[in-house]
Amino acid sequence: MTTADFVVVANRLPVDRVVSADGEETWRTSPGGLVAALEPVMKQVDGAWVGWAGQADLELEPFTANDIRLIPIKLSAQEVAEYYEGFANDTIWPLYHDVIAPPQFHREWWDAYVSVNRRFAEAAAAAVAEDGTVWVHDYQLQLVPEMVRALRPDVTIGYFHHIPFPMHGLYAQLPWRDQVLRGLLGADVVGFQRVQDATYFLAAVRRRLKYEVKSTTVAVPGENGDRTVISKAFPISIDTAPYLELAARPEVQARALEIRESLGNPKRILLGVDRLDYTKGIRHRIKAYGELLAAGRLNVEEVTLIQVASPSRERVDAYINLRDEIELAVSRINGDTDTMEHTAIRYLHQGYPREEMVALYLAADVMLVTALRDGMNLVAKEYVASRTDNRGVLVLSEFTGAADELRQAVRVNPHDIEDLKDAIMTAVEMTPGEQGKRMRSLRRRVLEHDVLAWSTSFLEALSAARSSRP
Ligand code: GDG
Repeated sequence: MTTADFVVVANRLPVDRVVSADGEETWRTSPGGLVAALEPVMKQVDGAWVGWAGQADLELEPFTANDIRLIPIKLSAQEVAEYYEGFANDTIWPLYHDVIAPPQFHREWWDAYVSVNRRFAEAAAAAVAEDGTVWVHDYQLQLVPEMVRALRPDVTIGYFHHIPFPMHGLYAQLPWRDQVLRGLLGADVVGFQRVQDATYFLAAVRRRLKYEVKSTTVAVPGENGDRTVISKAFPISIDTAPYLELAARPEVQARALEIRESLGNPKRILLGVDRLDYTKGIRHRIKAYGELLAAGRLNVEEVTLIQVASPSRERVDAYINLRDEIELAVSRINGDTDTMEHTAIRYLHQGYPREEMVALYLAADVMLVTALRDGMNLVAKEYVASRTDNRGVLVLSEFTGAADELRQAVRVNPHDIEDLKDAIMTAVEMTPGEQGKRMRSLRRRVLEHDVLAWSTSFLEALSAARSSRP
């Protein structure tokens, strides 16, 4: 088998399988941020990508799509249920997001997680060239760094964690807490979104494994002496170019006006865009907004909230229940306040093409990002990048990674409904002058610190780690 100098390992391949009506199979680049982030890197180097094609029981040979060599990993239906929907999305996801929903601990899920991680690691170890680099992504694959190192000690390994890492008091609940730490420490560089995440990780390493931690380095004891692991923050960002380009298109701007008109020309449009996930604070946002309407601080003739809640993890119980709760809350508020001409909440449980997303960003006077916990939150950055007119207000939860960077947003604690209501009112009433001042500074940050800056800084840390190896 041909090998590659640079191998990305992620739960999903960067493509989606599309089968046409006549049964012909094609592959379409998936719209996710990771693909956009890594595509330019993959095109410069001799690269390969190990991942799952997104469908159970699909057996595929390695193939090339958009100049990237893809190495598909097969998962059985049972593995999808236990490794992916189970351990990744119903154990680690809630635990790492501050137990907003109760994490489920099941030994058979853990067993599936170990064996699927091993499959990914073996594929990566087989695909990477002598002295090459492997970059592992995210919480589904926390054991892969250690497994790759055992198989291929010559290789430089990076790991990036896209979601939060919890404080020790919560992390300690995980029955497999030591195994997961050892898995991650197989990497040379373990990257997180926020300084806080790296700090919590390093504290867990010190407390659980008793390894020596100095600033951002860990001394991992081994047979041939200590090995150094670097762990720090590399805040992820977006590819800004498509947002700038779409925001400048006359038809996208016309569509933004059309959206406003079709809602009865409200004075203010508020917008939420999230995967339908309990971490995103959609319920809190809707509650605060509903109370503002009920108290007459906002008027349905003058404001509309557009809530895009794109379908997500629809077979996990917590998500099924959340959907019911949100839809009940939305219909109550609409039932109580709508008129024939105006609606309080235009709720859309659908996914949209990117052009429509940018039209929504341009239509929105106020963008509500009220996550209870979020690794970064790219929607906040996309909104800012799209506002080439320097208008609009971003309301941003303190509990997002983005809050560390986007200091000129209206900051909010979404657990505090009164604070949330005041933040919404501040945003709705903000003068154009104040909006412009804040938006210009937010835009400077996002445009300077784009996804290329992110991948470059991570890869520089990896190559520094490589050259300092004995
Ligand atoms: C994880 C971490 C971290 C959503 N609906 C539609 C749509 N989207 C796009 C958004 C955005 C992306 O999905 C969501 O990214 P987020 O960062 O907001 O959140 P997660 O999905 O939870 O991502 C997160 C991220 O990884 C990266 O490290 O920031 O904290 O949880 O790009 O625009 N896109 C389209 N139609 C939709 O309906 N086209």
